Amino acid sequence: MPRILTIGAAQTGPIARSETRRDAVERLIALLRQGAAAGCDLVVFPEAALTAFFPHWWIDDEAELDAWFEREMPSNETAPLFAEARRLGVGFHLGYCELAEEGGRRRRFNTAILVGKDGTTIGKYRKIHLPGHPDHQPWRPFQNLEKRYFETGDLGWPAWHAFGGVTGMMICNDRRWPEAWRVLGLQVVELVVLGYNTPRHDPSTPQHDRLAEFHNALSMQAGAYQNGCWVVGVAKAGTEEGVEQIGGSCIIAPTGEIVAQAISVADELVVARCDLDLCR
Ligand code: ING
Repeated sequence: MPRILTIGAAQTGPIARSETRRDAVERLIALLRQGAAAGCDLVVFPEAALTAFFPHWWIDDEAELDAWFEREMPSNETAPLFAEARRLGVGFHLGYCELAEEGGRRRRFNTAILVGKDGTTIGKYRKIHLPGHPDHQPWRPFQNLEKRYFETGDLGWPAWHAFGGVTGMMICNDRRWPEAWRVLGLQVVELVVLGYNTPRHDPSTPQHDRLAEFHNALSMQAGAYQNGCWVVGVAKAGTEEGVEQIGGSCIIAPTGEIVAQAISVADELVVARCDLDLCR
């Protein structure tokens, strides 16, 4: 019996600072419904899919910073997404910024979860490769303060038996480094899902700006080919609070071939039928 998984890469355009979580969830539900109508088993949303990517801004007030995090998942604002996914019988991946009270202290992570068709959470991953810088660098047109706002993920790179195969997650910058792929590859992963917020301009290396889409595709296509797995990479795209972020959301086969790719930098669903047995 072939193990065909129909997957939707649900790219979103920018989320403005002024947009509420309810606004963002409404956009995600619209994409989820498109996925259900296209017969998707799984819909993959971007990294930090509920808010603007606030690590681009210097925030030195803790209360202001914490307002960008989710204290529970599902929360009041995201419960409609879980409910609609359950009603439609579609699983999803969601990236969000997690504020957890653990060991008597507040911990903040850049987090992603995998949710089954029944609306229950299958697994959680906390981003390990945090790019950017921990201090305010006003010379930059925008910051990347993930090293300041998030702790290094403490869950490793687990893989789960889900959606008829072995499924794993990573987040954004993780895709640029071999460890994330290899740890999942050694678990014989068949599907890796990830979201990203990737500015075109890197103030540290402006000479690489012209390579933004190439490096994005290269890292994911190589990961797919070298580990013989499907890869779904999904952008929060477009110019968000003045920062141009690349799109290029795509679904990649174990051969390394891109089988489907977004053509906009807005909310856009891209769908492909993925035969998990190709991994063999
Ligand atoms: N963003 C970027 C990414 O790894 C980056 C950071 C941009 C690194 C450009 C290198 C070049 O795609 C996140 N959120 O990791």
